[in-house]
Amino acid sequence: MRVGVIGATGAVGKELVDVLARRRFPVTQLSLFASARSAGTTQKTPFGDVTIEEFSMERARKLDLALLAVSGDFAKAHARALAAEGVAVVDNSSALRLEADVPLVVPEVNGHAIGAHRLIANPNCTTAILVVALEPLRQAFGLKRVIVSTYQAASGAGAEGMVELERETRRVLVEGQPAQAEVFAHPLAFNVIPHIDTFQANGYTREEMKVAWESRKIMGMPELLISCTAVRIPTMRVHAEAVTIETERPVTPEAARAVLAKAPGVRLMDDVGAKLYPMPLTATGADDVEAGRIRANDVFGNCGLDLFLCGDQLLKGAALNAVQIAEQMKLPVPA
Ligand code: 2RA
Repeated sequence: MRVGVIGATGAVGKELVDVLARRRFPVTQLSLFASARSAGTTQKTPFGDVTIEEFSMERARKLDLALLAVSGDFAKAHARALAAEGVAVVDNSSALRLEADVPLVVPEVNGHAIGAHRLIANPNCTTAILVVALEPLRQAFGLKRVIVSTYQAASGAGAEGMVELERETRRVLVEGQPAQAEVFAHPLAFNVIPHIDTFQANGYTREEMKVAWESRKIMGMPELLISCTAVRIPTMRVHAEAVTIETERPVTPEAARAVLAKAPGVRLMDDVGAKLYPMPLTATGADDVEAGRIRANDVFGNCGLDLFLCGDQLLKGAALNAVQIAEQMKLPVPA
């Protein structure tokens, strides 16, 4: 298949290329698109050296599959037009996620929604990591309420976020100067920041509302009661999430562990005696979302459960999920 990655020089774009290769996606020709600034440069990929091109509809309409890792404005301008040309499109931006005619998909949860659609939205990383673990619990015990607190890595803000965290950590440790902020609202080094994306009229941030809006759509639960506090922490990679749920039917930690041990896309890491629980260090580079610290909470009586998740947000939260979607789309069979 002729596959194009649009936004190929960004953190997610680079992961997309690696995931395509790692999962042996049938790529016959890989095209990499980025801004005019990068056009003409060469990127080393598992498919060989590829010259970056500036995006044009004329070039992109020749693709079989376009993986978009660019801004919402770009997606609004081009995603539907590409799909109308017959190109299968997976869009990583938030622009189209809540549009009624665009499925928002995490394959382990609602892969059936892909059907014959040519344009699929990839969810926010925090949401994708959450619903992979929530859905099997919902199937087993029902789900009434969800309260989530996130611990989100610098790479959620792209490659620039990682660069800023490293530079500012050095500034503090090596130069003895206070950290400064450009990408984040405040210095992230030696700090935590309860502010990701813009504040909404209801006091939540857009990141927090994305978790609510998108989880409801993916799980097909428009009335799901869900509240999120999203916090940026000074790690490079992997989003962690502390999750409290109220189920419809009684739940025990043992029963929840048995469910999550078999759930696709989840790796149970829950043996506190052995100090085994999810952590960014172990979840980095892993496809599965780690789940652990599973315990009963008596806030919700015998229907209460607490757990902790860690997911590589560049993989399950972005590139891996996008390629998994593409694998399930009805694409032309290569000659
Ligand atoms: C973040 N979830 O971590 C966002 C990126 N999509 O900033």
